[in-house]
Amino acid sequence: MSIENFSIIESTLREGEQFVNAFFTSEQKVTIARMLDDFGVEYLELTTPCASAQSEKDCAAIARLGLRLKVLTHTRCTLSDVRRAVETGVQGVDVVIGTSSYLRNFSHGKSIDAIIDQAQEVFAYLRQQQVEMRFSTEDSLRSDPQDLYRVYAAVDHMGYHRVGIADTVGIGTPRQIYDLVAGLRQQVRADIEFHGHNDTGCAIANSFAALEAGATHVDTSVLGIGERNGITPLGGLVARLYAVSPALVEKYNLPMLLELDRYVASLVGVDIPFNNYITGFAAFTHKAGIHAKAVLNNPATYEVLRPEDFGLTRYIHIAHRLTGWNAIRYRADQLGLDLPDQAIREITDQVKQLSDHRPLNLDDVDGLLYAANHAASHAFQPQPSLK
Ligand code: HCA
Ligand code: CU
Repeated sequence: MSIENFSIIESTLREGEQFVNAFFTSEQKVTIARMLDDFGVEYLELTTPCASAQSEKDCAAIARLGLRLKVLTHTRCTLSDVRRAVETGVQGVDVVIGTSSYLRNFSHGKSIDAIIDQAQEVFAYLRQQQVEMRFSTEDSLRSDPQDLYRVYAAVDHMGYHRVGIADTVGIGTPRQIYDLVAGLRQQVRADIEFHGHNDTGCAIANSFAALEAGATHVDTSVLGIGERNGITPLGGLVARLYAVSPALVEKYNLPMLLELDRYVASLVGVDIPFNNYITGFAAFTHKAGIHAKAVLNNPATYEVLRPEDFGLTRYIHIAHRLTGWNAIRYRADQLGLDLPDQAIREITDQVKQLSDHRPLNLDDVDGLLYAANHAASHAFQPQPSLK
């Protein structure tokens, strides 16, 4: 199935708050909310108002900001929790309850029938409110598929707008997620949301598989922050979708990704990882001579993401033993030095020799280029007597 319409539910202010280093002040939450609104995500998910008095006030304050996106809060599937959620003025409530045997036995202790009854009770209240209603099963991937389908069929029948699949422990594979979502797509009218943890590195691929199978909503957080090592990162999902077709993500303000990643990284006291999608410092650097040559001719040879579309630039690293003479020629051109091929080739050899002994930097290469230029301009100075 081709991906056409999907929405991002940005959960930095809910799942992201569960990241070990996360402590957001009310002002910081508002800043994040506004930035995500400017970026263009369709939904913001906030920590339950039942968590603390401040959480409750922040829900109400963010719901009142008048953002374009829809503000949701996340709660347990109980009447008292959803009442408090609705009273904050949010536009939607995401309820969740565990369906795996782990959670049924070691967390809330309820049977599948009791879970369905609870979903019904909560629904009976929510349907009277002007809010979007989502029902999700925590630890869906380790739940008995029969149980899952029974619960989803029941809540779909009740009239929940959206059902959620949560890979709470990051155990799912893209194929499993695809099959689960595709199966569910046949059974329910409701929209389908996917929430994937990244314990085994599949969060982005799983989210993408969910979309391919017909999911309509995907949860993300900035940098992927969340419980343990987190969930699908916003930038990573965007990169994945962009590589399929830039049109899929043209609705977002892509150059804001760097600012978002930087801001959230600074708040939670981490660096943006070097290998981060789009915003990691190495994301658009090219090194090997063969790569550099081709990228200089046509960047698409080794880039599926155009840095310019994200407000970024590529960098060609030339000061190392893997360099090639095309890259050195490019640098000479950048410096406005008109050196013959022979000189460029000699300098390339010198760079390789030197870098076998110590790490080089761009100044080293520039020094060699300027020296050669100097020598050339003196050596080839025509002598009056030869004229
Ligand atoms: C958690 C809950 C949750 C909920 C996901 C959802 C998960 O364990 O903290 O509401 O769909 O991963 O199951 O984040
Ligand atoms: Cu989660």
